[in-house]
Amino acid sequence: MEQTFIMIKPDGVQRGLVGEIINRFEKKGFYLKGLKMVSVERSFAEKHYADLSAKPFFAGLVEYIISGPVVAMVWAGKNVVVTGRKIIGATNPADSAPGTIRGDLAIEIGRNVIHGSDSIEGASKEIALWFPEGVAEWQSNLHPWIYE
Ligand code: YYY
Ligand code: MG
Repeated sequence: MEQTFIMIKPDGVQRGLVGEIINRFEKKGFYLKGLKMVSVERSFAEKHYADLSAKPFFAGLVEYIISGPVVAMVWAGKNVVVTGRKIIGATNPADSAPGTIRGDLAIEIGRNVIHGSDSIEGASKEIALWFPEGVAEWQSNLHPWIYE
């Protein structure tokens, strides 16, 4: 089943949004496969955002990600990469629709609460980076009630 990497950023942790965010993915019907709270080193944050290293906001972005613990997760389900991005909303919370995580819970692009992989290829790279130990193998007994 398709998997994606989701991370609750330090502002989401500090603001007590962890449960709210997990709830949205769980209630949708996605399966939680990996979960840990970690504080990452600068070099790790730079690796995670390596594709953005030339951007003017890169240094601030790295400072933000290392400013406190994050909650790293792997979620699984049909189309979870694309649907996960829809649940999260647009990069800038000012453009995120109400009903999305960023649309409901954030104001500023540099404090947008959550990260989600933007492609299946990106997801597998990010899952390998954040969960080199692997993720849980389990099947929900609710599967036939969620999938036809
Ligand atoms: O995937 P997503 O998080 O929606 O956006 P990216 O384009 O990958 O940028 C990663 C991260 O960088 C974004 O969540 C906030 C920050 N950022 C920024 O601070 N200013 C920008 N103009 C663009 C992105
Ligand atoms: Mg991105």
